[in-house]
Amino acid sequence: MIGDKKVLFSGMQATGSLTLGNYLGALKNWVSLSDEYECFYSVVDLHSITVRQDAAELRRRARNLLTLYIAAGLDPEKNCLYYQSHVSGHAELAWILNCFTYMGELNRMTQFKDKAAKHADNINAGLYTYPVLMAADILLYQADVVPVGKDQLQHLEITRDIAQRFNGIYGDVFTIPQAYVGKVGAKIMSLQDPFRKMSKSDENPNASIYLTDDPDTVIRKFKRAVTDSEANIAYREEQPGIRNLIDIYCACTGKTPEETVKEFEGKGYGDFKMAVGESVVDVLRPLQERFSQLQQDKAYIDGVIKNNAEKANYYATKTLRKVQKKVGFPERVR
Ligand code: ATP
Ligand code: LTN
Repeated sequence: MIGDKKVLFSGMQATGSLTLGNYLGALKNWVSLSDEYECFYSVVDLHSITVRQDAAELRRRARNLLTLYIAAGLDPEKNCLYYQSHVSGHAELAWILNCFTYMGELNRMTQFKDKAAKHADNINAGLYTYPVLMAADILLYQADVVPVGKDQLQHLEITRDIAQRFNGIYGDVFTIPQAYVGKVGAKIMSLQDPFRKMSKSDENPNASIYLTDDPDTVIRKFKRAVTDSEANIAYREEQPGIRNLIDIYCACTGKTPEETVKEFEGKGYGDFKMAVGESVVDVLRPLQERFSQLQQDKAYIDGVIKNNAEKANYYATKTLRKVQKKVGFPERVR
């Protein structure tokens, strides 16, 4: 607890341009939860270097991501928006937690298996211990709740296991966090292959809607979206492409799948795709406008970065000192 509020932590990597999946599955929920909780939203740049990055590009993307957090509606006066690399406690706690995590547990992580297959020439130790760093992020702020898309649930489970193991040895040091997965948009699928999640690192640009896509591009990508030959707008597993489009439409308009199916009864796929595209354009427009305004205001963004890193450091250090003492590191001499 901070004051009378429960604590929320989440983060995103600055690897690639954000997609509609990232927005509907994560960022949108972050905004809706931000009044209720004391929130920490990090740009997790330490995680980003588990795959090879161009330094200048990573720096540019990280800043854009932080700016996008604000553009999406997170008030930096109320929410702590900061770079993970500006708070050294993340790496320090990760090291300690590495010593409380079993290789057997890490071997089971599906994201590691996926990424190792994708980057077979660079299967580094950081990629392997990625979930431990993620656990450190969360536990450092004693977070109660962690909003993520479905793909991150396994990492939340290991975080809870590590925290419980540590608490079992040293007493109640860490709050045990809960995952929060939104009801709509928790897993937006690729527009080109509805069996795969929409991902910012997809090689095919038509598979993902990027938050920076202009209206024409958005409409064009929806027109090309892979569906089926049933010619029937129904919300069912046998029609994953159409189902995904219904999910997107619902997440953007607030309608339910039932209402949507009714609305488009007797209509063709072409009309429906157009309507989905337009609903997405309506969601993206204000976000893009605010983003380009904010980008111009360098001094403002710099101020946010500085103030929030100080705030994050304050809370992180509190937990870190407690943990260091518990494991037996000597007290600092003042
Ligand atoms: P990458 O493709 O580089 O692995 P990613 O697109 O999966 O990246 P992350 O940075 O790993 O994005 O995820 C940021 C947040 O967005 C996480 O909470 C994740 O669960 C959520 N998310 C990512 N993709 C989707 C999706 N297709 N649908 C819903 N939520 C998603
Ligand atoms: N692993 C997450 C990003 C991430 C995160 C976190 C999310 C790093 N640390 C802490 C929630 C809480 C991802 O790839 N989406």
